[in-house]
Amino acid sequence: MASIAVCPGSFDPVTYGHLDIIKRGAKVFDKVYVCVLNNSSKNPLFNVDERCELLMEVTKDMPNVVVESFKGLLIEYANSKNASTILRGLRAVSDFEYEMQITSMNRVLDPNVETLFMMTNNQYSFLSSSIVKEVAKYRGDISELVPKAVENALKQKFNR
Ligand code: COD
Repeated sequence: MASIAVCPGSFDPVTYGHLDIIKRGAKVFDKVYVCVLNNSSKNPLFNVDERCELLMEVTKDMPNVVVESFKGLLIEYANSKNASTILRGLRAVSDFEYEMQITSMNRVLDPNVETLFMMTNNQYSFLSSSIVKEVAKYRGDISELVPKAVENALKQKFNR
């Protein structure tokens, strides 16, 4: 049976930190569904279609990665893909509490879907979409933090 994972997130926008987790996940699983979902505590800069387009662009050389969006519960999406695993990245201790909360909730919703964590690559341990947006807004250099397509999209958003 094929191993299928869902790699969920806000991806607002996708960074090299996300991409590293997706790439490594694609080596472990037969198929990885990268899914853009809403995180109700965040106010996104890019709309869902824009976030999906950027993700598609930066994963286009990964044949077993599919990018989609979903409105609703992550666990519903995972079930609709017959995924047995939710793949998440962990950066620092500060991620732990939040991840623990959503993992526990997802386990209550469906105990058959396991959440697996991959530790961040050291070079990306400080990296988040929020930090990238902040630096881009004030015209800092983000070329080491995000792929070129994302850098260009951020420049456009901030009217440069
Ligand atoms: N290195 C490694 N991993 C990273 C890095 C980095 N530099 N940056 C981010 N990541 C990881 C994150 O830890 C996360 O695992 C993933 O990449 C995506 O990150 P974000 O920030 O884009 O995504 P989140 O955390 O906002 O995603 C939250 C969800 C959208 C998945 C969550 O809100 C959700 O499941 N929403 C749907 C509604 C639902 O089902 N709710 C019930 C469960 S609470």
